[in-house]
Amino acid sequence: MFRLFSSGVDDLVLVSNPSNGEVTSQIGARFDRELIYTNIGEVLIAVNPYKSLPITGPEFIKMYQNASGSDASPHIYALAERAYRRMVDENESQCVIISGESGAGKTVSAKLILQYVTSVSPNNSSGGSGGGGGNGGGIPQYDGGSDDRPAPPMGRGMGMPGMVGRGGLPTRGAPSRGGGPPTRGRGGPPPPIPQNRAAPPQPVSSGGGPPPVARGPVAPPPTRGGAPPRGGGPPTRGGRGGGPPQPVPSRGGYGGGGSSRSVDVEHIKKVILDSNPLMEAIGNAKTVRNDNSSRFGKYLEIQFDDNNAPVGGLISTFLLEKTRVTFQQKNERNFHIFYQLLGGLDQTTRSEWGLTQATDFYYLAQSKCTTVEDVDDARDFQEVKSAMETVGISREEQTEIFRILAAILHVGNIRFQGEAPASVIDETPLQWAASLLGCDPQFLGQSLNHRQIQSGSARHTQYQVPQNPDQSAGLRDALAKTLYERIFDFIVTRINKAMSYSGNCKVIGVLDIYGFEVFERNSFEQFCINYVNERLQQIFIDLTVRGEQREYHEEGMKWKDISFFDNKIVVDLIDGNKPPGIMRVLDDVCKTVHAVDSAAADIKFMEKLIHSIQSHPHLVISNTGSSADEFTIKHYAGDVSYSTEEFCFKNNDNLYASIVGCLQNSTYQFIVSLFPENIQDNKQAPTTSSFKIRQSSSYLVTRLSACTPHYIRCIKPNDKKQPMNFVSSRVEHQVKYLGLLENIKVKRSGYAYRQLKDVFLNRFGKIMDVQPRNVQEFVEYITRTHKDINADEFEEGKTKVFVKNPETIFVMEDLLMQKIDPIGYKNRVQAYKE
Ligand code: AOV
Ligand code: MG
Repeated sequence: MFRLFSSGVDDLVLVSNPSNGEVTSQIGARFDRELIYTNIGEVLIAVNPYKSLPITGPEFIKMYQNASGSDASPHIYALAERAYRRMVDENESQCVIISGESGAGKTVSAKLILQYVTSVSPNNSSGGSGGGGGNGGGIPQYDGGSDDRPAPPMGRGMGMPGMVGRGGLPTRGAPSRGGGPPTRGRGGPPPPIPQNRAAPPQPVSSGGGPPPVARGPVAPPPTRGGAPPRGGGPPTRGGRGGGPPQPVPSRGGYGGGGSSRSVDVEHIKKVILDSNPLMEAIGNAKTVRNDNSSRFGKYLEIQFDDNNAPVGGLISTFLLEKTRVTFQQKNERNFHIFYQLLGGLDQTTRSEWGLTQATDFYYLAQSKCTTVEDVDDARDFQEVKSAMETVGISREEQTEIFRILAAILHVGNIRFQGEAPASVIDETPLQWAASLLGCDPQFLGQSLNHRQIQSGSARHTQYQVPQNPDQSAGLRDALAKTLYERIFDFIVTRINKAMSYSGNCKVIGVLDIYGFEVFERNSFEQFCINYVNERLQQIFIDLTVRGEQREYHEEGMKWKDISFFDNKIVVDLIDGNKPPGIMRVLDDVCKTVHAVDSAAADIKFMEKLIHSIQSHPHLVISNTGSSADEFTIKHYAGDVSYSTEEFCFKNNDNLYASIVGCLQNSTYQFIVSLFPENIQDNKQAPTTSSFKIRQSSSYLVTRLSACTPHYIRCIKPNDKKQPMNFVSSRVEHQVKYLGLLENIKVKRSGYAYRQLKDVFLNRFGKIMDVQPRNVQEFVEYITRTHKDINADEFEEGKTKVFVKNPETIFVMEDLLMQKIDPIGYKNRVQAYKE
């Protein structure tokens, strides 16, 4: 008996002596043959090749679409197929959880999943013109997973160059109808070298001091005092429908229980795919770890109707790293959109808005990095604009958005000097900013060098507190970050609106967050990012290790527990309530110490931290003296030291009344609509960033728990973004902390396959001439007729049958195939031999 399409090592469960080193070398051996995917049971390991391999695209999608799960070689499409098929067959929601450190390949993986799912699903909804409920219009009904369907042959998906046409990953072209949807990996076949547009970059000296003087705006700003003119650009009508920025996470339960209605499925698919470049433009940036690093977490749920067609979608985002708007470490960039805007905007608009080159703007110049290898910002800008069109952001609204982005750049060039209230060093950037924001420059200047504070019991009394240059710069940065965040939320809301669906549905959710990261200097942002990663690791452990063992116990089987590192202890250290975790301590300090003096608050936070949780096995505070400003967390993925500077400030995330007030008086309706709040109303307690991130993580956990999970564990093979370079020590570290060995051990001593007894008998009972009445009858038959199958391969629990070895299932699948489709089977065996 042979298996059609597998080789032993493609599932690490089959490694005879698993150890971290052995697992690493197995993965490495495969990687050297360009086999980047490996399974551990149903968990997919994906190693980033940092080069385009001919293993994706329409032909591959077709192959995996037709393969039955257990026969397909490990591949991301096989996983996507499993998720989709399971949703179809069992009518239940699925989710794909993608984890791995920064640059490991999560975002690329997420895109491949979307590409697969949109490609194999039908193009018409159950209520569509194709014929109610059925599947008309000549679109082949998806029949994946019908139990009786014999497995078609499947060439070894990978490592067979030339077997099918290429469909390399990072294609960036226009959407090709009928073929695979466009993907947009960065880093495939080298796209044209980015042009250095405009004049050669002018080095700007910064070096920690005040922002450099912009050489920028060639034309004088169009306004001096008075009501700002309309900026001269195309007439704008202000935003319809932007509405209040959506709280994140956005919407509650799935569907609203309505009956199905006609949906333009092809359009929904286009929105789902086009939303990627758009979201990446506003939410991704170059970091030292990844040229296209996600600076926000994203959970995209695709909603499917009775016809299993995508009829809607919902994006929930998590904590955008908005400090990036005003600050980047050396060699990192701001969000892509700024460079795209500078590169892609037409000349007339550029000069109307005073836009010159990136190095002229402090928010882009400070990090000494304005371009990314192999990225053409100007070209990407066109893609972003067309994506905006797809999601229904009108030309006028696009102009509004771009104008605000331009304003942010000018805001960054405003500098202050003197005593409080600080005065502006050069009026030019202030005037540009005011003009582009539709504000009075004097009013804008005022709201930056004065802070409005309410006091008194009813908080009726307002004070204008003059600000010194540093404080004014803080307000300036707050203005930029607030504006950016509102645009981000506006766009997410719009994408959701374009995909919104309220009928009954099930979903496939795809989770792509920012990966675990360690920089030379780590701040509040890394603290939050790494916390979310800890939570994800918890979910993984819960469902693959802890959950698995729980099931054996519940089914009353003999089972000896396997020990594993449970990172719950780290999660509790961060978000625990009793005893108080780090976030709780931080929130307490933020509540009591008014963040007027942010530095004092940080000191207080450190004091309290030392006081409340000093002796914890996963927390190290080496300096406990008065100058303590750093703590180290022993994370599941490694130790990270966090500098507490600005922790309180960032956690408080204050919205400044004077700034909001100024923007609410903008002559641009669009800007006014971005700030719907009543800033004078102080009844609502401000929520902290750490509160929000805890809340969204819990929301996420709830959401994911309602779905059947599928896991992709991405691995970064080297730190230099080098193609096909496998650094064993780097990989072994990840193998360790990802808990792959424990995962394998549980799977190995456990059971590769489990199924409800009825379902099992229904399917494999067909191998026998007479349908067996119970599992025992089946086992007796199969062990009698097939000597290579042992009775101890099978174990009956209370409700399910468990089968130890995947090979046994493969053999049974072959037998089944021979029985129900003997001719087809013969042909396939013949074809395979040839
Ligand atoms: P990440 O999402 O895991 O990092 P990405 O998915 O952005 O990482 O991958 C980083 C880069 O690696 C991509 O831009 C590609 O150049 C390359 N890459 C990743 N996967 C593949 C693949 N399957 N084939 C070819 N190249 C690939 V972060 O968002 O920073 O946590 O926050
Ligand atoms: Mg990413």
